[in-house]
Amino acid sequence: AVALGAAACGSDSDSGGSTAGGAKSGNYKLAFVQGVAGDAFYITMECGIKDEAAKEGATVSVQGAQKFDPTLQTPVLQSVIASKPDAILIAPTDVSAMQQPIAQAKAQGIKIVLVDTTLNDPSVAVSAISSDNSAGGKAAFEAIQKLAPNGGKVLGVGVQPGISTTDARDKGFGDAAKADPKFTYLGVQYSQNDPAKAASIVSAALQKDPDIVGIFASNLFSAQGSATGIRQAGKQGKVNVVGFDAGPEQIKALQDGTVQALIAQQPGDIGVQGVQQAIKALKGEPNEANIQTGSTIITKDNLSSAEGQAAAYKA
Ligand code: T6T
Repeated sequence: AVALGAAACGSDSDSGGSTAGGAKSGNYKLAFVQGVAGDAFYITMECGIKDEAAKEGATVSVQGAQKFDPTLQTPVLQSVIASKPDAILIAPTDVSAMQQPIAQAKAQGIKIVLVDTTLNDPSVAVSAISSDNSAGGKAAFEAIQKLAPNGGKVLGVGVQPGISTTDARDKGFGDAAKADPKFTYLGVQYSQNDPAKAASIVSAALQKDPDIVGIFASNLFSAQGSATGIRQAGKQGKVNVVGFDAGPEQIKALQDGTVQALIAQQPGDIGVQGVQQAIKALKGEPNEANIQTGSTIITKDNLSSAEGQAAAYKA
């Protein structure tokens, strides 16, 4: 497990726990368990969490395992439970494997908020906050339709089965591709959140089917690796790549023409709303069980606009 220091959160240098401005909520102790450490998406979410917690006079600890893996996330969660926080914001790494460990946290009287990913039975949480991932996958296919109007073969590069977000994106993309007779859906291959694996998936796929017109990479690391695979095959600009997420690496790939579109989520907003829901639960106020946050499609055309700049992740 990795306990992260303060994330670089744009202009705000302060981390959570500050009581400047007055503690409004009895100094609640919050914990954020990331899907994985060192991921620009969760680091940007951490910024939102810390900003909002500071406003409420709450403290936040942040923990994440080195891999996106429920067998690694479970002990991280268990040590967080032992530290007795009032509420835990968590991105579960598997819809079923994390059900029981999270139920154990709830059994200790800790309020649970699911941020980003969810569980098969999210009722263990007071609130679940995420992007509309299925619509995001469909939007990725629509971007490829525009880029390759004559159709052709399209491939999905996913993460691993059992992650609610990327599964929904892969399905949204695949269903939309199957519904358009101009396109042939080659299915999804899983990178295990490893950019090197994503790169080799793309290299091998392009050798087998050199006429692939589009690739959808359903998260940050699969997009990063897919971009590498495209570069290694010398296919920049020839194969249309749409990636989920908009970290610094993805923005660079968009600028250099390796990637044509990014679906940027709003991780900071997910974090802010996660804290708000946690504090409501702690105060005994009613919660919103499901909250859906927005997304922005970034292309070269709107990258330098205010909208494009605001959508890029902070870390
Ligand atoms: O795409 C995000 C997140 O939404 C997903 O659940 C896992 O991967 C990311 O963290 C990006 O790496």
